[in-house]
Order: sequence, then structure tokens, then C-alpha cells
Amino acid sequence: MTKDEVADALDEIGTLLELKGENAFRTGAYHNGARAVRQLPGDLKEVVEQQKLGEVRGIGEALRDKITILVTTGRLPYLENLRREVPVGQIEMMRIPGLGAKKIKALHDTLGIDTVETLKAACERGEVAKQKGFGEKTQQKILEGIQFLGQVGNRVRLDLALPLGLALLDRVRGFPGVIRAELGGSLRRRRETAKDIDIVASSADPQPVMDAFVKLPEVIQVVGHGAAKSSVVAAMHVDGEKVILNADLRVVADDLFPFALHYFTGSRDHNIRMRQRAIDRGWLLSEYGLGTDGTRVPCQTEADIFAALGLAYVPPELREDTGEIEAAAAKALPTLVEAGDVRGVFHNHTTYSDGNATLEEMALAAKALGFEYFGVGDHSQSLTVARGMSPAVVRKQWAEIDALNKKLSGVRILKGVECDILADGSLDYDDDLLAGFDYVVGSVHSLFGMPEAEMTARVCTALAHPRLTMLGHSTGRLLLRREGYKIDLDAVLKAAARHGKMIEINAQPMRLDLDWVHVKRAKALGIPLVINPDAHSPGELGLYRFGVDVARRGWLTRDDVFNTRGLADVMKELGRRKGP
Ligand code: DGT
Ligand code: CA
Ligand code: ZN
Repeated sequence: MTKDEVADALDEIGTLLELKGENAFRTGAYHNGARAVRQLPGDLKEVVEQQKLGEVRGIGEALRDKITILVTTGRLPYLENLRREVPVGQIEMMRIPGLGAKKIKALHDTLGIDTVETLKAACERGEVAKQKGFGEKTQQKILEGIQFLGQVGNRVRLDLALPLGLALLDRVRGFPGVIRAELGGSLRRRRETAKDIDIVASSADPQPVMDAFVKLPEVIQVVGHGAAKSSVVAAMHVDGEKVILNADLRVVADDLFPFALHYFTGSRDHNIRMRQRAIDRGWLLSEYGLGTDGTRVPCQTEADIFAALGLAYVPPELREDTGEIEAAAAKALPTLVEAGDVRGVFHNHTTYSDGNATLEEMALAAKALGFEYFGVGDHSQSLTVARGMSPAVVRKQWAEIDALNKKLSGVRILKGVECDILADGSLDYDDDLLAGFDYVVGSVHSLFGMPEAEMTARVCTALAHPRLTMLGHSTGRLLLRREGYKIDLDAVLKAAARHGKMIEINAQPMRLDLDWVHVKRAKALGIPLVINPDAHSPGELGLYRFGVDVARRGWLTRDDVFNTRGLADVMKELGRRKGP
């Protein structure tokens, strides 16, 4: 068992005990123990074998025994019994935003609620609001949370789904007899979330490929096992999270591969338009080919299919039927920005606020990624929960930046800030201090519950501020967990265009605040976009790639993205924007 698997088991015990009403001391011990295991350096098995678990901080006697059993036998009867004691419905309720184990336990004890459905009904009857510790507001929040859950279903974020998809794809490519294999579906189109993994492969002999697929170590359940299609449930640990997804493999003869790949890449709406285009030419297009009953149009690749229909090749990210077919017909598709075009980043955190690495460590990590500049954007003074910087700390950071810029070569640190947009739309420092930064990223971090009109006015006021360079987090959403604050994004985009401001594509894959639809609208308004990883650690700098995916889905070229420019050009433009 890996460290992550052991830590997951401990976390699960902690949660199940909370649902059973155990005291916080005992349940907390399991969550702390899980964290200790995750952060343990070296091999967990060795630590267990050498009986050194007791020396690890955060692991007491009860946990020591359970970890030892888990690591040596791969199972834990204690956990298996616990799972049987807690109703499944209660575990499902844990996914409702804002509803923790304590509240779920209380609802069980007072109202006998054991499922999401009975909870919803009780909320609708107004019974939950009458319980001690709940109230009207909480009841409303729970109802909204249930509705939100219903909308997101079992989708998984791209950064979690893609590694599992690529791991399975790698395995399939390695099977004997496989000629070609690719990811299809939403993963290939790089949607922010995926419902499942679609893999398309070609082989002259599909059955052995399928037999090998359903036996992969990642497979935890076989749903279907045929010669043309197999479906499994697959699981893998990605960054400490357990990802569980359905995966479909389709295997076709190699001459059918481009058609199958195109069809199963989608989207559905794109496919429908393509099929219509074929019909207009007297052909049929399906996953099995292009042509009529008598004649087949031979295609070796997807590009051949597009060409046969008089179209330029459409990159998968654009296949959403939002004008890509018309543009491909007019040979007017944009040349999309690529990860390698990005030459620096502007919104990142260090130990000066809530980042976990020093300025120098972050700058060197940026250099290692090939960036020419590292723009720091620590939090401003009002955001005390994230250790926002007082003006004195800002000046100290500037001095360190000046010193580091003298010392480091090959990467330049830019003096930026992620400045809070206060309730009235003003910025969180006075104009004098703001003028000392190379640029200012403005973000909303407070009062997310504001009415839409007020929030829109707040952000538009900030956009009018001469010192603001770019708008950070434009919605505050957390994918699959929390909807963004209510704001009229189109009005915000228009204000940004009017005031000549840039807008950030926040590349944190759990955020992706500005979605591709609005990226496309921003581009149409002539707004420069900036891809920012919002990194809080050196490793998170690499997340900028998820922002590139959004940019590509939003039709952006290299020229549409400000941080594809070189350092000299960037400094010149920032200087021009600041004015004399
Ligand atoms: P997802 O799985 O919800 O994240 O999104 P997709 O796009 O991967 O959807 P999925 O897995 O249901 O199907 C994969 C592709 O197969 C889809 O993008 C287009 C194609 N497809 C599936 N069902 C239909 C259909 O009813 N009509 C057409 N034209 N294409 C379909
Ligand atoms: Ca899919
Ligand atoms: Zn930030």
C-alpha cells in the first residue's frame, strides 16, 4: 500500500467516526495521522518494518497498529466494519458544500435523515431550519448545495482526470497488436471537467487488447467487456487525491481509426455539424467512415476527414460548434497559443504572504520552467487570513527583489501585488504605494455574498483605477465545489475594454475563474489576457498549462496573451500603462 492509500484510509476512518458522533479529539487524531503519513519522508514500509512508526509526530498508539496492519496485509477489518455501520446516504451527504460530518450527525439524530433525498424533502418542508444550530440561511445553503451536486454529478476536474487518462492511454499503447491509440472525448478537448475517459485504439486483432485492458492494475471494476468496446471503472492517486472514473476503450481496424477518433472526440454538437456538412456533399459521416454505400473516401488521419469536407484541420479544443466549422471553411482558424509560447507569469505567492516558498526559490523554479520573468503577487494588507502585506512589508519585499535581481541571472523578478478590491471598489493600498509596483493585479477576496449589481459595480470601479493593471480571479468559483460570486461578467469585460485593462485566466485547475466562453468574448473586445498560475509553491508554477488549455478553447493566439511577450517588451508596456 502506498502512503496515499494509507492516508486515505485514515482520513476515511476519521470521517466515519465523526459521522458516528465520536469526539473531536479522537477523530482529529486520524486526520492528523493521515497528514503525517502523507508528509513522511522515505518508504512507509521500511518505517513499519523497522518499528519506527512510534517516532513519527502525529502518530499515536492506536494509529500505529492500524497503519501496521494496513501496510503488512493491505486491508483493515476495523475500517471495513466501520463502513458497514454508517449509512451510505450519510457519506453521500458529505459531498454537499457546507455540510460537515457534525451537522449530518445532528440531522440524523433529530430528524432521522439518512439520505440526500430525505434531506432535500426536509429542507423543502422547512424542518431543517427549525433545528438547533441550523436556521433559515443554513437550510437555504443546503438546498442550493444539493441542487449544485445534482448539476455537477460525478464529474472530475481535468488536472485529476487527465493523469489517469494518460496513464491508461500509455498502457494501451504498450499492448501487443495496438497500432494507434489516442484519448478522445472531453479530455482530448481539454474541458475543465470530465465525466469519463474515452480511449480509441486500432488493431487488427481487438480481442486480446480488450482482454489486457480489463486486467489493468488501475481497473477496480469491469462494467463491459466486448471486442469493440470495453468499459471499466479505474482508480489512481493523483496529488494525494483518489481519482475514480469510468473509462471506455474502443478498438477498431486501423483504416477506421480516424473516423472513430473524430467521432468519439466530439463534441456532440460539433459532430452533428460535421455530419450535416457531409450530407450536403451527398455523403454520410459516422464513426465507421465517410462516403456513400458504394464509395468510400479514404482518410488516413483526422486532417484528411476535414480536408475531404473542404475544411482546415480543427484542433480538438475548438470542437464545440461555436463557429469553428465556418472558420475552418474560410481558412480563418486562429493559430492557437501553445504552452511553449508563455515566457513569464504575473500572479504568484511567496512566504511574504501565503505561499510556501521564498522569493528566490520561486524565481529559480520559474527559470527552470524556461520563464524570463517571475512576477510576484502576494496578498495585500486587508487579507489577514492569507498574511497580507503591510506597506512596511511591501517595501522590505521590494528591497529583497532589487537585491535578488542583482544576484540572479536568466530570470527577472517583477514587483507585483495581488491587491484586494475592497467592498466599495477601492484598492487596498494608497496611490503612492501602488505607484511603486511594476503592476497591480486586483482581486475580490471578501463579501462573496454581495448582490450581483453591487459586485459588478465594485469590480467596475476597480477597473477604472489608473493603478490597476489586470483583474485577477474574475468569479471566485471553485470547480464542482462552489459557484462563483454573482457578477455580470459581460459588463465587467466591457469595463475592462473601456479602461484598457487586462484580464487574468487563473490557471489553478480547481478555479479556472474565467471560463473559455468569456475568454472568447474578452478577445472579441480586444482585451489582452494573461495566463497566471496563482502558484503558492514552486510545483504549482507548472499549472499555467491548464490556463493555456482554457486560452486555446477560447480561440486565443500567441498575440492575444500578454505573457507570451519577452521581458523587454513586457517592461515597456507596463511602464507605458503606469504613465509618467
Ligand atoms: P463528458 O464525458 O461528459 O466529459 O464529455 P464527452 O464529450 O467526452 O462526452 P461522452 O463521453 O458522452 O461522449 C464522447 C463523444 O462521443 C462525444 O463528445 C461525442 C460522441 N457522442 C456521444 N454521443 C453522441 C451522440 O448522441 N451524437 C453524436 N453526434 N455524438 C455523440
Ligand atoms: Ca467522455
Ligand atoms: Zn492569488
